[in-house]
Amino acid sequence: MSPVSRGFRHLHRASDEDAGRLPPGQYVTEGFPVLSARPTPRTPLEEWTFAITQGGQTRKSWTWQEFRALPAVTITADIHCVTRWSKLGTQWRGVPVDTLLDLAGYDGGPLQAEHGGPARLLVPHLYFWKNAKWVRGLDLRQADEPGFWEKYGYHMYGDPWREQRYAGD
Ligand SMILES: Nc1nc2c(c(=O)[nH]1)N[C@H]1C(S)=C(S)[C@@H](COP(=O)(O)O)O[C@H]1N2
Ligand SMILES: [Mo]
Repeated sequence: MSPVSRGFRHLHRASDEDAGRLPPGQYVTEGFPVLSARPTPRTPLEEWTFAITQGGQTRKSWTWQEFRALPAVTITADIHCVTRWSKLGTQWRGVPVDTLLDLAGYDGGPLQAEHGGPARLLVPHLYFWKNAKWVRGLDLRQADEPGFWEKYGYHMYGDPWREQRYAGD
């Protein structure tokens, strides 16, 4: 028997409003086809674990109970199987990979002094010179004023997408 067991009834072309959401050669299905190459594993929840490993060593592992306690997000997405079915607007709830990596202790260390430690400003949408190192406070003002780099002729705003490198750009 084919590993694709069911769910291919009710395939149809996308309605006009869905057409822009459908990649070429795909059909919309209302069902949720099952596509498994092997038998379905049924791990008892008390035995289930999720681990982040590196170089053969476990950096962090969660039981199902611990995993369910992590901050989860809800996402709505269109999914597209290579066998040509697409299912629009599916809802999922789960833990973002970023959250897991943070908890596994990637980065997370103290900021080195050369890089502005113990605290620096982070303004990643502007050129990095706007990301002042060794900050000790914020001074709230009525009007913008040139700082150290801006007095040397660098741009007052500094958007890299608009190439605002120097005053007048
Ligand atoms: N206080 C302070 N902040 C600063 C600078 C500096 O010389 N002094 N250099 C800026 C510039 S030009 C850049 S590119 C980045 C460099 O940050 P990094 O040393 O962590 O790479 O810090 C910015 N923040
Ligand atoms: Mo810089």
